[in-house]
Amino acid sequence: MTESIAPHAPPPVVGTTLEGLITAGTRGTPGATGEFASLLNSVALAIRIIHTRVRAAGLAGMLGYTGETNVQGEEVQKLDVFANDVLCAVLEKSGRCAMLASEELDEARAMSPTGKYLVAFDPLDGSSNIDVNISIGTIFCVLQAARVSDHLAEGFLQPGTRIVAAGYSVYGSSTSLVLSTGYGVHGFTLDPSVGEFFLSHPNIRCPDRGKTYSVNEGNLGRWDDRVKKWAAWIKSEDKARGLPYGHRYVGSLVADAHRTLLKGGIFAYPADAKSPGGKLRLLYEANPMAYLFEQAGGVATNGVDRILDLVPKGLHDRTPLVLGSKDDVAAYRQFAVGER
Ligand code: P6P
Repeated sequence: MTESIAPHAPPPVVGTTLEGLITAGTRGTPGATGEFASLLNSVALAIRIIHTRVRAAGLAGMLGYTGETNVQGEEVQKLDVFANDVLCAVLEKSGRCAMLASEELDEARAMSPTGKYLVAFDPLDGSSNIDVNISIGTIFCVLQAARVSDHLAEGFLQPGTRIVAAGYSVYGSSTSLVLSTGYGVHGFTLDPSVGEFFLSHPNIRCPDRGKTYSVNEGNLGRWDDRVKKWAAWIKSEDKARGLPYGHRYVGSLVADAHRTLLKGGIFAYPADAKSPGGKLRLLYEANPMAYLFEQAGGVATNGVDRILDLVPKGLHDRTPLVLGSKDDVAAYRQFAVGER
């Protein structure tokens, strides 16, 4: 399969702009109307706007809490609110979004009656790291607005296999945007001097095996015994298996997932005694990441089952999440089902 952005689009060339690649995708898709391209360009615009505010957050007095809490019961940081507002406004103006769902909104919000797409997003993932200048990001996925029932919002309650595009940004030492529309995964880097995303990582592939594991070891006492056994195994000495793996954990899903996607290895946020259903959200964190990892040759499960097969029961469902290199996620699964 020629990795690209659409079935008949040319292979991506480093230095191509995001808009150029998306436009090529439209030309490479028989019957395309340009609405999908317009939606993706709108999301990229929102990410560029959020980038400018994140970069100046310290100076713009945007640090610190608003004192409110979101539907997750988490303290809402001012940048969370700003990022959510920007995405809602840009998607509404695009006219391509029928309805959106956000970590920051209790309910799905109707947008354009003629919109063909649903968009779910975490506007600013990792917000607890904002005040200490650690990478944070925006995570999103796009579904077709199939009228599952009279209530469009139920269109979000589709398994992740129905996703037609997903991506995330990392507001780090540079601002990256990683995107897939079902034809491979491509990474773009923002040139802030011109405000344009340029293709820097065409056809990202997740290695079949890595050298690092990423989990919050502080939760060790809360894990079930099978996860504890896996955690002990991955730290044990076994040169033939490349063990012990190095431990890397930022505490920002976009940062830990981005490193794992590019370098391989495993990221895990297992269920634990404090979060028996897992901590991460299925619709706008696990599903987008699972889509991207699978597109890049990686794997994403809840420890046992494929994330993309899970059917959400609500917009803010949580799930355990294990993603990364196929060999490393397979090894985790052997412990999770009691085979090791
Ligand atoms: P913990 C950030 O708050 C987040 O939602 C994800 O970005 C991250 O992977 C996870 O929570 C970190 O959780 O419990 O390790 O701080």
